[in-house]
Order: sequence, then structure tokens, then C-alpha cells
Amino acid sequence: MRLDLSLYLITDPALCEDRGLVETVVAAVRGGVTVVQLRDKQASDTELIDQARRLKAALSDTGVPLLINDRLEVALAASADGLHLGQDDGDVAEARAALGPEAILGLSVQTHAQMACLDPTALDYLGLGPVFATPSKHDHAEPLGFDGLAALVAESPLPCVAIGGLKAEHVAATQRAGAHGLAVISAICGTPDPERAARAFAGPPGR
Ligand code: TZP
Ligand code: MG
Repeated sequence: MRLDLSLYLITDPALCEDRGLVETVVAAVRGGVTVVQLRDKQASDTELIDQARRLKAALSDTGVPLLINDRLEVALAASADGLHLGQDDGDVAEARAALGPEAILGLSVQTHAQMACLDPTALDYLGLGPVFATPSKHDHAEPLGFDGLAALVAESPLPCVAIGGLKAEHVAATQRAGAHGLAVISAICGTPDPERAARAFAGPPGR
């Protein structure tokens, strides 16, 4: 499946609660989201597999890939399009071997040391951040700012998506830093109109 990192939505169960997970994601995809990552630290594997299957069915006609955060077994059981791993979430080579060559595999990178020791042949993209401090992730690393982001992107052998406190107003600065896209939780999930919130990342109509 083609990977377009332009607008990468990460789900948050609390922020999607009112509207429902599937409805929130479908609306956001109508608004222009190009990748969806299912992220829920509290759900059991069984619950997450069920959510992933429902999301996969809802996205089936859109060409938008569904990735699973952290949990290889869930990605496999739900036939998701891929997996996103943090630095402590398991071995990239093992995940690639289990998922196969066609799956999308991403890795979070926060530092130059992490960038220097990753294996680009096993990965499709990197998530770089946080750009800004954010309440959406507990214990996140020191924020990079756009200069720090640009310095990491410059060393990356793979396409990069920036993350952490990003809003529609940050699209231009993120592109100037060299990232291929923005990954967001609250700027889309935490809004009353996820479709409209996603659309804002494409800029004003007619631009
Ligand atoms: N990883 C680094 S920051 C972050 C994750 C999962 C949370 C991003 O959420 P938000 O609401 O877009 O700042
Ligand atoms: Mg993780």
C-alpha cells in the first residue's frame, strides 16, 4: 500500500470517545488524513484487535493504511497494513520478519544517537519528535523545536513525519524542516469536527 505521510492521524481513546473511534477516523479521512495509527495503551489485545478490524473495514475503500501502535500481535491478527514501534517497543528486525516485506513499519526517533543506529532497510519511515511539549504523551522526550527537527531530518535515510503539539498553523514550518508530513492526535481527535480539523491542514480552499 502506498505510504503518504502528509497528514498522519493517531487515535486517542479518550478524545475519540464522544463521536466514536470509527466515526472520528472516517470523518478525519474525509478531511484529508493519509495514514491512520491505532494507539491505545490501556486496551487489551482482544479489544484492540476488534477495534483494528472495524477500522480496517471502514478504511477499505479509501486507500488509507491502518497502522497499529506498539503491538505486533495485534497488527498480525487484524491484518493491519503495518506497525509503528517506539524505541522500547520491540525489535525492528523481528517485526519486519513477522510482518513481511509489504507491510509498513515505522519507528519513533528522538535523538541523533537513535538515528545513527537504526536499520533503514527494515523500516519505511521515521516519526520524529516531539517538536513541542504535549499533554497527549506522558514522559515524552525533550522537545526538538523546528531547528532540532530539521537537524534530525537532515540525517534521516528515510521519509519522516513530525509529531508533538502540531497544529494546522505548523504545516509550513514542518515542511521547511524537511519532514514529509505531520502526525497529530489532539488537533484532529480532540475537536468537535474532525473532518474540518483535518481539512485545515491542507490550507484555505483554493490555495
Ligand atoms: N509521540 C510523541 S508526541 C506524541 C506521541 C504519540 C503525542 C502527539 O499528540 P498531539 O496531541 O498531536 O500533541
Ligand atoms: Mg510505543
